[in-house]
Amino acid sequence: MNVSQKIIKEHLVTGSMVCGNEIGLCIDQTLTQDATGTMAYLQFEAMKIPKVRTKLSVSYVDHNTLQSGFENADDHKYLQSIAKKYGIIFSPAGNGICHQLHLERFGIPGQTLIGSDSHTPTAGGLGMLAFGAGGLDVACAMAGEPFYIIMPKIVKVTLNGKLKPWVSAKDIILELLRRLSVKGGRGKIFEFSGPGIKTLSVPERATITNMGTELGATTSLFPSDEITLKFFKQQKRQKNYRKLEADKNAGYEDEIVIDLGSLEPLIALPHSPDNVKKVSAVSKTKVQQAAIGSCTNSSLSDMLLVSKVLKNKKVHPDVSLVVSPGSRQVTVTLAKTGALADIISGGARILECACGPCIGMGQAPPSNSVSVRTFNRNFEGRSGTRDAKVFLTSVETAIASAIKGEITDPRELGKKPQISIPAKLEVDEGLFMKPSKKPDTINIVRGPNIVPLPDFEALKDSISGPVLLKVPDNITTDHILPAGSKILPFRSNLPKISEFTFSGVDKNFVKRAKDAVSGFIVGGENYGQGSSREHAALAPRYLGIKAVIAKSFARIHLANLINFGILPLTFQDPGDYDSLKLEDTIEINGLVNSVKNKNVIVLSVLSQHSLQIHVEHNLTQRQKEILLAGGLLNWIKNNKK
Ligand code: MIC
Ligand code: SF4
Repeated sequence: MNVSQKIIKEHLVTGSMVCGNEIGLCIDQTLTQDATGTMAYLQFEAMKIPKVRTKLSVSYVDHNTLQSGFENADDHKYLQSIAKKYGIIFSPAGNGICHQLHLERFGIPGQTLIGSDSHTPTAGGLGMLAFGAGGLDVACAMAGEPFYIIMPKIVKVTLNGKLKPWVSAKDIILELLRRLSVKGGRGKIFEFSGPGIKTLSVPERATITNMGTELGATTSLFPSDEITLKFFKQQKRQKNYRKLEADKNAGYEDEIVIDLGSLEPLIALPHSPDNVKKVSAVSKTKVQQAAIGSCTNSSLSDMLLVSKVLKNKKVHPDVSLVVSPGSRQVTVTLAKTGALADIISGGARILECACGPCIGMGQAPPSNSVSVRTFNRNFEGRSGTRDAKVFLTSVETAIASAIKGEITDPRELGKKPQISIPAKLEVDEGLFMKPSKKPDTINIVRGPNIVPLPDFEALKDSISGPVLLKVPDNITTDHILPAGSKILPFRSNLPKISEFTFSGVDKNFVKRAKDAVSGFIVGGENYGQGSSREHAALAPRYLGIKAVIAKSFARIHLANLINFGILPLTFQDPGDYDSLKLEDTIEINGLVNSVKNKNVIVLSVLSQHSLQIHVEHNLTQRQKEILLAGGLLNWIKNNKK
């Protein structure tokens, strides 16, 4: 067996390990972050379970740390009290970015993890089988329920050779994005293998598994080997190490081979992580901002590289360089070794260990500017500046560009400095908060921004309404429900946040939806790619969206639509996408029977002489029941009765 099969087999609760089958997995660990966590815990509370039933659950605060009003601070207090009461470890704001911290302190090879954040597969860097999921799925896992996925194809990614100086792990994943696109990983696990993996440390491996999410992959992982053991020793938690490698001659559904020695520094151009070119192809482009950090590139070795390159140099006067280390451990080590001083003297602006600019929480770049970022997403407008052009690169390319003031191939900097990581790091768990030993004494703190979810009705037999929006391929959840400092504070307040639905795509969408009361969205391929935010399903549901009719869906968003009772329908003939127009009136009758017993549903387009369009749903039995109940929370309530 390969590594993925070994972990799946150990955790299989329902279904069989045959590609395309729905499988239920027992989940060992969960993580949440504050932007999705508040909603996840509101849902967990509704399940009335006294204590989480996982081996470990951690609640991180790392997204909404700007606190320009009371909302985020209120959310943090709510999360802290929930964690204390329900047996969850709490990581307050300032500790660092969830994925970096989970890697450092909690991840365990061979275990399963789901997180209410799409980059949870970062933990695949140390041999965990880790998935991003909607908050409700994470709440269910905390309640001891299995996590359901469609058994993916397992693709072997063989890395041969060794990276050349100034070429990095980020360039490996950018190369995969260049070859496969943001749709290329759908329904797949990428399992890394080959002699080249022995040249990559755990943080480098984690940069790759982190951005496997941008491929649309179900997850990505590396084996757990002597390199992993070294990482565990540095983190002083050798007891958590377990060797886990693929059997000799293990089978895979497909294989991709990359010769590391042939890679060059790469860069993703605006506005998609798969718009990848060689850095040399866009060099000399003037840069106004460089941002180093995020869950993709904020490890100690990333930061030490920044300090070495900046030593005795200054950032170009036209560039604002912002640096956010991934964790307190990283920052403390930088401080104690003096590396932080070199970063500061070099002209960097040091930010809190948090997501920060990656999710538009501050540091929006100037109008019409170029921002070079070591992050994982460069969707239009995500930085907070609609006309900014965000390029994604390695730390090497970002720091070279910050010094030169233009996009620069880091090989132009001459000899690459040596980075040495101390054998043992500054480990201090004192700022993680343990759950209470007397949970009954803990009261949940609810500020005015914590608004419970409304009840949603069961699926109706007939639905009708206008097409309220028609969008092209690869619509992201950032399009559906943007983030950023103005909107993120309302993640625990559905009525308020729904006002921003599709706000960057069509300013009139919300008004149209409210006027119509019930309606449809028409989408292209890969609808809902990107983040795991269930708000991108919840808000449309709240606004009366009954179905999304698309050419295809991204995995996490599809699960979220079903969880909140929105029908995800695909065109039987993708050509029918062209027939549907904005404001066409659609009607579907006999829906309950169709969902229960058929895969094909007929839409009547009343505004086009009752033109009939055939759409499919391909739902599993479990998903059908959830949709019929009007969503997963209703289904859970019905099944408890
Ligand atoms: C993101 O990178 O888009 C986020 C913010 O981390 C999201 C989660 C969210 O929307 O809160 C993700 O990737 O799932
Ligand atoms: Fe945070 Fe950005 Fe990572 Fe999302 S991608 S978890 S916003 S650092």
